[in-house]
Amino acid sequence: MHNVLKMSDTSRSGFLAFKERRSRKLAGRCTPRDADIFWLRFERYFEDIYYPLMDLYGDRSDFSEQIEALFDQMVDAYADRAESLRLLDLERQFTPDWFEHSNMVGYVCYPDLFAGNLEGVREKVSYLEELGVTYLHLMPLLDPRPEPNDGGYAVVDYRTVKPELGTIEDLKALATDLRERGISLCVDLVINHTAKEHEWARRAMAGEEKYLEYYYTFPERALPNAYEQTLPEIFPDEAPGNFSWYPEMAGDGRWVWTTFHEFQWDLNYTNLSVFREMMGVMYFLANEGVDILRLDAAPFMWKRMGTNCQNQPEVFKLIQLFRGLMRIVAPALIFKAEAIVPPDHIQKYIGVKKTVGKQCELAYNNHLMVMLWSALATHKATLLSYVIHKRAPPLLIDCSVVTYLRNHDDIGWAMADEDLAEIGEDPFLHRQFLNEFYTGQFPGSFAKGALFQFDPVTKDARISGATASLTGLEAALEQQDESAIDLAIRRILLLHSAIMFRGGIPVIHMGDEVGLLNDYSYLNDPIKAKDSRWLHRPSMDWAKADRRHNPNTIEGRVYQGLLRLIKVRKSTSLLHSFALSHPMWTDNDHVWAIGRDRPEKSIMLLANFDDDWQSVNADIIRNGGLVGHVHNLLTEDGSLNISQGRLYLEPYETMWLVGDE
Ligand code: OTU
Repeated sequence: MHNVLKMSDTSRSGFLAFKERRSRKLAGRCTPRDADIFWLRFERYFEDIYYPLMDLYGDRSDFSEQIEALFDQMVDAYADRAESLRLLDLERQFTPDWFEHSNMVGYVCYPDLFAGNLEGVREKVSYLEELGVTYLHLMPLLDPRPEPNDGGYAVVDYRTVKPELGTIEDLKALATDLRERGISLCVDLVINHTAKEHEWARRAMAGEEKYLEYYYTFPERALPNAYEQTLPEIFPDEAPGNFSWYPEMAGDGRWVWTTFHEFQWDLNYTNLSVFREMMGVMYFLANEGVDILRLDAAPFMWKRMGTNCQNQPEVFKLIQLFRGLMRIVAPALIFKAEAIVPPDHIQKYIGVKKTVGKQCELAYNNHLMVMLWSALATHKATLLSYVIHKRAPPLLIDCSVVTYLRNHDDIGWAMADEDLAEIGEDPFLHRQFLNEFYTGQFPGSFAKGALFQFDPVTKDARISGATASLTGLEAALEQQDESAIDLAIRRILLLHSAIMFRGGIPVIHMGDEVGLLNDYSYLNDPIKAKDSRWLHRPSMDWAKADRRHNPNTIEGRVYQGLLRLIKVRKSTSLLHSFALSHPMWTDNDHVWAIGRDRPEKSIMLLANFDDDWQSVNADIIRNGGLVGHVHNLLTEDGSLNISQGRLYLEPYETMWLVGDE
């Protein structure tokens, strides 16, 4: 091979040494061409893995032997990869923006709540196809501890599917089926912690030295106390504190680091064995045909005294390692960071500036989600407009985001305090307002939701609730108020229009496509009753879904409206994720305007967050760079309602405007 890559001499000799030692091993297990491809990729990404390995683990006494094991594991994983998946690897290397196309539309569900089990999901693939779904995120499906298990985020065995859902073979069959129908499969990987019943945890509990090092354990309270000084609480209401005491552990009792619940033990990534174990799980899932791994609670992977133990620099080195290794073995697989962190941190998870191409391909655009709900409650787009001017994301290269309105978690009001202050809102009061609004207590509120993790000291709380209930459909139905029902449906479509437009993969939360309401049955289940997130984790209502084709039903109105947005999105290249954001102010606080500048031309979103007609100065069209005859992609005839220089929008109307030149 030619030395076309700029590599330092040390890296090059390292690379050649590893290659030398393993060439024969790989040669016997795949074709010469596949072996060449492996070594080309290894060479290409060698430095991406070499430096973080040295930084994180270089001074460990077992470094050399661990590295040998890590590279052996890589070769094995590549040798085990199916022919069809190796082809997919190449295909996606030819089209590295495959997940950025406007064709991408996501759907997220719990397999059991959606269709009973994995086999059931397979039977429902045509339902997803009809909606235009090309990305399916199945919520935790690897074998968890018995309940309570935090909705599956406490895994006992990463290589087994939860028995009630099926088997690993079922997962593989489903992945294959989905792929044949153009749908990529995203699966949760709980990397930050295992269940306390996981074999590693059980052996640590029994005092095995090797496994004690897989977790953070402390015989005395001194260190936990010191860490607690700066650690926040994730679930202050139901799981206070970050450490749990096990009197029986390792003979004399230990405190274990448990950021989330007592039964979720944080893994110790300063131990290279832990890294290698998790990497092995990732290869395994990649080879089963999983396309996207959602890295749960990624910010928490590294701890540092005196900090909140989130977003530490080492987290990004770990991610760089995961990605670099995966790009060699199975580049068809991409990573999605689950990092619900302040806006300034989020970009680090997808790699900007010096880390382009070295972090996750995807992360959640939590900030947009929060601002949309805030805009809906205030009827104003001020915060959205302001923040996009101030923090307009750079051009994202080789990465993108997931846009969404609801997921299985709560809505935490994670806008930056200074952003709120700068638009004249008191951050504390604004959050109090949002909580009152979305629990329906604020006068005039249309929403029905519940508080999550109310902290009586700080008065902090987050919100649970289904999209349709938070947007007013539940209350309107109770009151049998036709015009309120109409407004609620418009709100649902407004929010979906925004996430379909903004850039990235828009993901629909199961049931939102037919307006499923809050499910209060969790209150009767003692295990779930304290966790209001179950309010928006209903079972799929197939009777409602069956009405989706009837435009005279609520379900039909929501579904057909959504389908229209999806069809339009897919029909234009202008919503490809790769675009420059073009922030704009309108002369009307109720109306949000934002453009996306693509190489071919620009497209503009106008969104009215008010329940009344609103208008904006029509010059905005030209200022937004639209050229030629301008029309709205979202209506049949595309025409604009302009009168005396003002462009009119119906209550909650959104427009996707383009010029014909
Ligand atoms: C995630 O959420 C999951 O989405 C939750 O359902 C789990 O309970 C949790 O991890 C533990 O596995 O704090 O309030 O920045 O926000 O990891 C939810 C990331 C959470 C955290 C996120 C976490």
